[in-house]
Amino acid sequence: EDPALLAAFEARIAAGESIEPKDWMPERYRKQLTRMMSQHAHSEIVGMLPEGNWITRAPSLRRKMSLIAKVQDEAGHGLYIYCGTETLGVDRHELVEALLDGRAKYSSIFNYPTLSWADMGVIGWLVDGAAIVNQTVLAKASYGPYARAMVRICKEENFHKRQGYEICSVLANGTPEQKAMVQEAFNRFWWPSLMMFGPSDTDSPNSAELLKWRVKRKTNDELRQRFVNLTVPQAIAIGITVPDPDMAFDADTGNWEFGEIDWSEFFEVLKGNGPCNRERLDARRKAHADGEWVRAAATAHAEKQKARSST
Ligand code: FAQ
Repeated sequence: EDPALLAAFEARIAAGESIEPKDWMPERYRKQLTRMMSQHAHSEIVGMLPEGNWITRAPSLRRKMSLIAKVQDEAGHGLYIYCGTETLGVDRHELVEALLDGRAKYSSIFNYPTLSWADMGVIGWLVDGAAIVNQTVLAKASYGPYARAMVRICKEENFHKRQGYEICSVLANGTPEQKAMVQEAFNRFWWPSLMMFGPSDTDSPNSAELLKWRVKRKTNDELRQRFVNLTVPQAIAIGITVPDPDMAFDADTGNWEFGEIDWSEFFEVLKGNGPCNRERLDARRKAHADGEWVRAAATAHAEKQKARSST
């Protein structure tokens, strides 16, 4: 690669300019963004499955309506981020193939089962809450299409988080059974939510390059700490106990210190051995196969339109 072009590119990033699709960029930058954005898009799509599991069992019409809307929003986010990834010159079909044959990653969090209605509250609160912490920073990423996508997506994630926290606060103020149900759901999702931010900084091979090029603006550990600091007071406010005996407020740093994350669990999930990895991929493969006729029909329709407009 031409060192002069690279220097000019890095100077633009240092000046806070955003890089746009037709601008020159190093191949590594393109590759890193393609990896990260496609994993993000896959996460949104696979992320529909755990909550989709409860649509037919939502406890009221109002709850059902907001859950359907939320799951639909995640589909929109996925499609939007796939479009963003395509601006880097990659074809969406290749990305989807990589997901379906197990080569591509998606967020570890979606490999955990949703066992009770309270999980819908806890996912909105913790999982969307973690996504917001991560994505508000990505909204300042150096790649324009990704940063702009994050601005729009975060607005919707805020609604998701509020509806989740509201479900939790209603349950937490409910009957003893409801209180126990939401506490149990929180206990299951707390540690996996912390894992969403990725490995610790000492173990994060991509961070240095992504920080240098201002795709990431904060490290995995910095964002994880921010999330914990935001979430613990919210848990206290509704009487939920964080399942971490080492959790303690450090008045000097203003941080809620937390215990050691079980990194062996995290890496097992990444290797495909989480509780639902196989189930999630099977569901995506089935949905893709079932949708074959739609893609064929859409292609045939587009070809017909094209033929008509050229005569
Ligand atoms: N799960 O070197 P690093 C949502 C992989 S939010 C699985 O630190 P990086 C909303 C990583 O890819 C969830 N894999 O990597 C929603 C890398 O593997 P590779 C999606 C993980 O990129 C809510 C390796 O470990 N959000 O969907 C995870 O610098 C409710 C080494 O790690 C995004 O994707 C993990 N948790 O930092 C939807 C945000 N963590 O590719 C439905 C954009 C790490 O080298 C319902 N992504 N890995 O083989 C990011 O911010 C970053 O990519 C990180 C990882 C922070 C996830």
